[in-house]
Amino acid sequence: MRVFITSGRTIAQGRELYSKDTPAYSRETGRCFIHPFDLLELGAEEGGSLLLSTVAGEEVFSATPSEDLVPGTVFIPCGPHANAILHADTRGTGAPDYKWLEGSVTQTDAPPRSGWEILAEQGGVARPPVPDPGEEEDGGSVTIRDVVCPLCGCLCDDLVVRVEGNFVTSVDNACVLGSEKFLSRSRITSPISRNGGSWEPIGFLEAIRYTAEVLGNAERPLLFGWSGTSAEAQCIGIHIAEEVRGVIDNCSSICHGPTLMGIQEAGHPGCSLGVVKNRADVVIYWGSNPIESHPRHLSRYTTFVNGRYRDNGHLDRTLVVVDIRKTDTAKIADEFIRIKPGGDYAAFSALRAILRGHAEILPASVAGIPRERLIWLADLCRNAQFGALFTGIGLTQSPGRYKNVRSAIQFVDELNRHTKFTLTPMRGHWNVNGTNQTFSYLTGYPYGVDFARDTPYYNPGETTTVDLLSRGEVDACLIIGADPGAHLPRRCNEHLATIPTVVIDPFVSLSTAFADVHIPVACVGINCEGTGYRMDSIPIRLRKVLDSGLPTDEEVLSQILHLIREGARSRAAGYTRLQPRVRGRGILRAS
Ligand SMILES: Nc1nc2c(c(=O)[nH]1)N[C@H]1C(S)=C(S)[C@@H](COP(=O)(O)OP(=O)(O)OC[C@H]3O[C@@H](n4cnc5c(=O)[nH]c(N)nc54)[C@H](O)[C@@H]3O)O[C@H]1N2
Ligand SMILES: Nc1nc2c(c(=O)[nH]1)N[C@H]1C(S)=C(S)[C@@H](COP(=O)(O)OP(=O)(O)OC[C@H]3O[C@@H](n4cnc5c(=O)[nH]c(N)nc54)[C@H](O)[C@@H]3O)O[C@H]1N2
Ligand SMILES: [Mo]
Repeated sequence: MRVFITSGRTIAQGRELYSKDTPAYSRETGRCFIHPFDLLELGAEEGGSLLLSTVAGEEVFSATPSEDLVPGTVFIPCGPHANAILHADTRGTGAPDYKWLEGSVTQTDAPPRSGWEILAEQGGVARPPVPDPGEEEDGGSVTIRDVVCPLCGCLCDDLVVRVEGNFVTSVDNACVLGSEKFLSRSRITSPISRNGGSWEPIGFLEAIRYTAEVLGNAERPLLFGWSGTSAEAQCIGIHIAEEVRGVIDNCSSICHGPTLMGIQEAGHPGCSLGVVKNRADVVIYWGSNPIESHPRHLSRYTTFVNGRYRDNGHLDRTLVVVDIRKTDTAKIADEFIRIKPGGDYAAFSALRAILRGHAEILPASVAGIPRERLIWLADLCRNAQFGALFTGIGLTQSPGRYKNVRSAIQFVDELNRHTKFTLTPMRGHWNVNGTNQTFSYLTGYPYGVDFARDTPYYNPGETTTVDLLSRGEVDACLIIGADPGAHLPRRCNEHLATIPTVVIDPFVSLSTAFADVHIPVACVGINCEGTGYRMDSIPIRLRKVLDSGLPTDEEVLSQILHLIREGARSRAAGYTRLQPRVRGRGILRAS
């Protein structure tokens, strides 16, 4: 049976983000939501195995019936299973077709594989041994208030964290995604290096020296990630990239990068989340499912919260959701508008035509939405006292990409001739917005910055991670604050497996499978302080709740930068000879 395949967030997938090495994570990313009619036609049952095939490959998933989808469409939680069948064409934008894949589905007897099994096929190695975290020590207990959550772009700053001995034992006020990050024990306590198919512990100095040599000796190094670390660490990373004339890119290139391209073309009618809370009477989530991706967004900033001019919370506001699926957010909305996949550009254009008084030129339905429904939506927005449009990656990872966002901005622009209306992208990671801030103020560009010419150069589709890796252009990679092993199309990981790769991460990630060296660090917002930028660009200082005894990202990166600069100075003075470039596995020992 031919199907349209789309992928995205679920609560269960998000809950396991900090335990990706567990069966629970693989179980969730190996699920395929499918309409019961389609299941009936396939002769399959709930929990049965389905083989999804695309141009990029095939993978087995377990069937989960869902009436939220239209027949003919399947939904997969994002992770290694989805990315095993995804191609790496970004259509010149940096973001692959995470939301738009055609393929076929059949019944099979084979069970779904685990994430690590999939990565092994892509050239990854076995899961490293994770030390037993042990029991809580008798170190007494302490309760810390006003803690900031280092999970998503909401940066909630009202958490209450209880620490007993050497562990966080409870987190109040956080959503389940945030709590699980504080509670995760999937940590490595010393740097490890890959030795053939197994791992051995090494010292921090050796690991840092290896990283400096790999980056310093590479011709086209890539430094990718940065959304999971502090603005301070990001700045040091940019200096490293400049020093080694490499490419530095952050998660937005695969995420809201197209949003930024839309903003570059059309501007950004934004505001702080506080303004939305105090004023908005119309709230729209378009291509975004906050109940599963930003679980406290509605209760802290938009719908279910009282504001200065909105005394009655949700009774004073109209909530609209536009999505291809009847998501959990759509189920609690006042109005749900189902749109055809990839129909957003046309829908925004139709709304703009209506606002300009040209409703009569529209066909009876646009992108699957009846004309009368579009007229209703345009009127709702025009008559709002204050409207807030929140855009998700349903717009940036589907056909149209940045043109969808540009069209959304032009719609908001049009509305501002009648009332006050704003647009805010639902930024994913707690500090992905920070990457765009630091990259922009230090280099002039928000992501995908190439220093090969000694001066910053930016061209999405050329200097962006998926494109660089899938073309096999990169000859060394530093991964920090991102997990390509779990989240990039298979072709990118297949290339990562062939080049020297270093991962800097407090947790065991699936990228560890492709690392020559994994350097564990203190986790920002849990084990050390750092600055993050909320989705509305408000900078917030994250707190430390518990010492890990590990160096911070800032410390590790500073030492790497120092060694690279020292090496460059010595070379310039002709003191030492360069280490030969090593492509194979195994650590380069410093002379
Ligand atoms: N649980 C959990 N939460 C997370 C994360 C996580 O991994 N897990 N990751 C974080 C990150 S990195 C990000 S960027 C955010 C993303 O947060 P969201 O933007 O909410 O992400 P998704 O669920 O991937 O996609 C949003 C919606 O787009 C819809 N969609 C698909 N195609 C189309 C289309 O053509 N048009 C329209 N209008 N909609 C479409 C999907 O049905 C989906 O409901 O979440 C953050 N929060
Ligand atoms: N199929 C499919 N694939 C997708 C998507 C999709 O919708 N469908 N969405 C895409 C999107 S929008 C995105 S943004 C990416 C997800 O982007 P990723 O960046 O891969 O997401 P995470 O798995 O959250 O990775 C964050 C990493 O940072 C680490 N980390 C946490 N705290 C710290 C810290 O203090 N210091 C350091 N150094 N590291 C830290 C975590 O352990 C984790 O390994 O996935 C993309 N992939
Ligand atoms: Mo993202």
